[in-house]
Amino acid sequence: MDLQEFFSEEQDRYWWKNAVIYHIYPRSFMDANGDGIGDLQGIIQKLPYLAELGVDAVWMGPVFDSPHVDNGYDVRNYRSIDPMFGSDRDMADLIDAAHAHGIKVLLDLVLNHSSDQHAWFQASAASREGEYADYYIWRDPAQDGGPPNSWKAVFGGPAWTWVEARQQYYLHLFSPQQPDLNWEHPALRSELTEIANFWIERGADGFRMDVINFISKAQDFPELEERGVHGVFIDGPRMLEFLQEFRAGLIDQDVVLVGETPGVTAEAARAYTDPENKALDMVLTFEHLEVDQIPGSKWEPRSWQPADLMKVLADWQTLTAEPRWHALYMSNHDQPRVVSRYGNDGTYRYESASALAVLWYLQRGTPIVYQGDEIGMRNFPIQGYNDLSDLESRNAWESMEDEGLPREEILRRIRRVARDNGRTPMQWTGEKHAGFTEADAPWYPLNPDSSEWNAESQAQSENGRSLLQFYQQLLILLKDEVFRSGDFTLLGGGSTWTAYQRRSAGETAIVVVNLSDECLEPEIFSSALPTAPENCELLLCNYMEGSSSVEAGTGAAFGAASGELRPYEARVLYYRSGS
Ligand code: TEU
Ligand code: CA
Repeated sequence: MDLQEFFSEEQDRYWWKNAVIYHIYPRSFMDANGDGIGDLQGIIQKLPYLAELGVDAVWMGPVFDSPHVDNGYDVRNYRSIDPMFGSDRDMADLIDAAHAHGIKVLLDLVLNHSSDQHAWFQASAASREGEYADYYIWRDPAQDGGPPNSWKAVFGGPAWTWVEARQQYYLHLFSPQQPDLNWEHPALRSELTEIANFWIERGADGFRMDVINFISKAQDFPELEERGVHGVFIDGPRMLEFLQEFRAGLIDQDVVLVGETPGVTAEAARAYTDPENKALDMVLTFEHLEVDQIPGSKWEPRSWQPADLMKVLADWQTLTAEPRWHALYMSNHDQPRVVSRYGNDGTYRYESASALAVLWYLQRGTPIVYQGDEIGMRNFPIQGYNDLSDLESRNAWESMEDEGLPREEILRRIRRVARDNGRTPMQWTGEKHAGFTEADAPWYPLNPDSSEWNAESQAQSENGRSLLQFYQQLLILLKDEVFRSGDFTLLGGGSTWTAYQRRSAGETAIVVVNLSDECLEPEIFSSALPTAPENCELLLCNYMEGSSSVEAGTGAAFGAASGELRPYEARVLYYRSGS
C-alpha cells in the first residue's frame, strides 16, 4: 500500500471526523402519508434538503416497533420498523436513498432498557425459569417487603416495580414501562450485538447509543446516599468491558459509535473515547445543558453567563483532545430550543441563533445539528397541562402540583425546559401545518410562528438574515483543515462574550462571539485576542450582509475585531502564520 492509499483509507475509516451529522426526530420531521405523524417516506422526501444544507450523515431517533410510552425509547422489537413510521421496505429504501445522496445513516439503539411489551420481558416476568429469566434485573423484596433500595426513576416514582408472578421487583431507571436489561447476563449481551449486526447488514453506518453509560450496575445495588451514582448505575463497574465486547462483536469495525452519556465523569468519558480501548468514538455529554439550572434539578433555573457555558465547552475540548474526539451538539429532542435557552428568541433571533452555531460548531469535533435549529425554531408557547405530550413533563407537572407549587410557577418551569419544546413538527413552509402534514391535526401542534419562520422562506430570502443560508455557509467553512484538525484554546470570556482559537500547522482561526443584547466596546474583549497580523481575514460574520463596519478579506479583520461587537455578533478571523 502506498502512502496515498493509506491516507485515503484512513480518511474513509474516520469519515465521521470530517462529517456534519443531522439529528432527526422522526415523528416530527415530515409526514408523507398524511396521518399527522412524521415517517420514513417523509425523511426520504427531504433528503435533497439535507444534502443542500451540507449534511453528511443523519442520526434518526428510534423508529422500531414500540408502544410509544416514551416516543420509541421503549422498544418492543428491535428488528422491525414501527408501522407508524413505515415498513421494513421503507427503511431499506431510506438507507439506499440516503447513500445515493452521499448521506450516511446512524440508527438510535436503546439497549439499556426495552419496552415492558418486548417478548423477552413478557417471558422474564412470567417465570423465574426459562431462557429469558435473567434478561432483566430482578431482586427479592427488602425485609419489610418493599423495594430492594430507594432509587428513584428518572421520570418519577420508585425505580422498582413489583411483579406478582415472580414475587420479585424489576429495575427501571426510566419509566415502569422501560425495564432495564441485565447486561450481566452473557446471552443478553450477545443478543444485543446481533441486533446491531442485523442493522449493519442492512446498511447502517453507525449508532447513537441511548444512555449507554447506564448499562453496568453495581451488583449490590447500594443506597445512593452511601456511594453516589457514579460507579453504581452511571459509569458502573463493567462499563468499559461491556463496550469493548460490544464493539468487538460487530461485523464491521468501522461503524461509528456515538454514546449518549448523561452524567458521565471526565475519567470515564476519556476511557470510553480512548481509541486504544476500541469502545466508543465519541460521547454526548450534558454539562453544557446544565449551566442554566440547579445541578440535579432540571426544573429549577439558575443564572449563568457566557463564560460559564464556554468554560464547560472548553473543558470538554481539553478532555477529548487528540487522540480522542468529541460530539458537538447544542440541543436535542430532550431539551428546550437552543435559541430560546441561550439566545434571544425575540429581537435577536437570527443573530443569536447564528452566533450560537458559530460558537459551537467551530470547536474540535463532529457537529450534530438538531432538526429545526438551522431555521431558528424556538420553544412552544405551552399554555397548560393539556399542551404537554411527553411523559416526563406530564409527570413533573403533576408532582409539582402535589408539592403545592402555584400554577404560574409550574407553568414557568415547564415552559423553560419541557421536552415538548424541542419536539414540535418541523416548519417547512408558510402553509397550513407548515407543510409538515396534510392531516387535519398533526400529532403535536405546529409552533404558531411557522408562517414566518420556515425553511422555504429562509431558502428564498435575500435580506441577508436567513439563518438557513448562514448554516449552509458555516457547514462549508467548518470543513477547512484548521477547524477539522486544529488545536483548541480558550482565549477569554465574560458576562457578555467569549473567544477561542483553533490552530493547525501554519493556520490560525479566531472565533469571537458577543452573546448579549448589547454592543460591546473593543476594550471589553480585544485584550484577549492575539495581535493581528497584516494578512488576517474575516472568514465569516453573522452581520456580513449589509455590514458597514466589517469588510471581508480586506486584511483589516483585527481592525474590524477592534471595532465594537454588535448584539450577538459572531466573527471568525483567520490567518496563515509564518507568512
Ligand atoms: O435520554 C437520556 C437522558 O439523559 C434523559 O433521561 C434526560 O435526562 C431526560 O430527557 C430528562 O430531561 C435518552 C433519550 O434521549 C430520551 O428521549 C429517553 O427518554 C431516555 O433516554 C430514556 O430512553
Ligand atoms: Ca405519517
